[in-house]
Amino acid sequence: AESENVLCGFKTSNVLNDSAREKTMFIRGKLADQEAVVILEKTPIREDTLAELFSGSTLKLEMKNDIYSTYRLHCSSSSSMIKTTVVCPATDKHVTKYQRQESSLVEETGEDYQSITLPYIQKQTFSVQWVYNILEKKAEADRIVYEDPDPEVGFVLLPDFKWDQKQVDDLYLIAIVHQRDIKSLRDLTSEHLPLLQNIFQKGKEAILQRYNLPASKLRVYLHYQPSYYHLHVHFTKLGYEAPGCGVERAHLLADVIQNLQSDPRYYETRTLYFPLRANDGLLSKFKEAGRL
Ligand code: M7G
Repeated sequence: AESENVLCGFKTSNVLNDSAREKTMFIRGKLADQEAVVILEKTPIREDTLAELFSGSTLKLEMKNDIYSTYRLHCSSSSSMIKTTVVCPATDKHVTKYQRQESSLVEETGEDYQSITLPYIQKQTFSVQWVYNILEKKAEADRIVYEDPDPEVGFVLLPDFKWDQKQVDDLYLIAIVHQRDIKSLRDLTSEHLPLLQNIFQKGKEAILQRYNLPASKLRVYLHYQPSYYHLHVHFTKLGYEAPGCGVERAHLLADVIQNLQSDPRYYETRTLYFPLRANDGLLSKFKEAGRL
């Protein structure tokens, strides 16, 4: 849907991060005097828009040499877009999240979780209001792909906002659980197996139905540490490396289920490894505790 250009008055402060290969730029600035982060991302070229692209655009010759010529193609239509995400008002944590930073791998024992991580995340985390809005149908209700409304094992499956849903090549959905007291992987015990199995089974079925993509083409995983401490599961297309999703944070749901089947307290007691960015407050806590 067309809407007024909210970015008209955007004043750039600085570029937080950019990648020529991923064709993305993360920009910090001000929108009507409020801190804002804007994410620009060129979207893939789709085969079904090629005809439109070749006929409905202007072509400017840049150079010609023998059988080789290069052009600049200016598209008049929607065939090529820049996907734009705006976070406003943005907190310091948002700026930190999108800033290019060195990472360090942290080793978190079950005890470290209790004494360092848990107190930190209880004070300092992103709001999960957007998650509650989805569960209560106050936002994105029309985007829901599948819902199991059961309060114990139920969840909502919908497109992640990283995915524009234009092509299945970069498919990205998230399943958000209805239960509100499961912060992350660390909280999972064998009690949650019915919930996890339900998400795995019904999530895969819903994606097959809607997108004709079989389970063998899916990567289904949780992040630890997550950015948002309300349990959710990522479903992406195998082979698609979503920007900013390193392997170190990913725990395959299939493995999580098996680990809990063999040890009900697996995630309570195991040492978990994850990268933290240099400017992450949790990293300072690990350093202060002499754990790094
Ligand atoms: P995460 O592992 O907690 O954090 O995953 P990450 O962003 O560091 O990977 C949260 C997921 O929720 C990410 O894939 C986000 O792109 C996605 N997400 C975040 N927000 C604020 C929204 C939102 O408002 N709507 C939707 N549909 N997805 C979101």
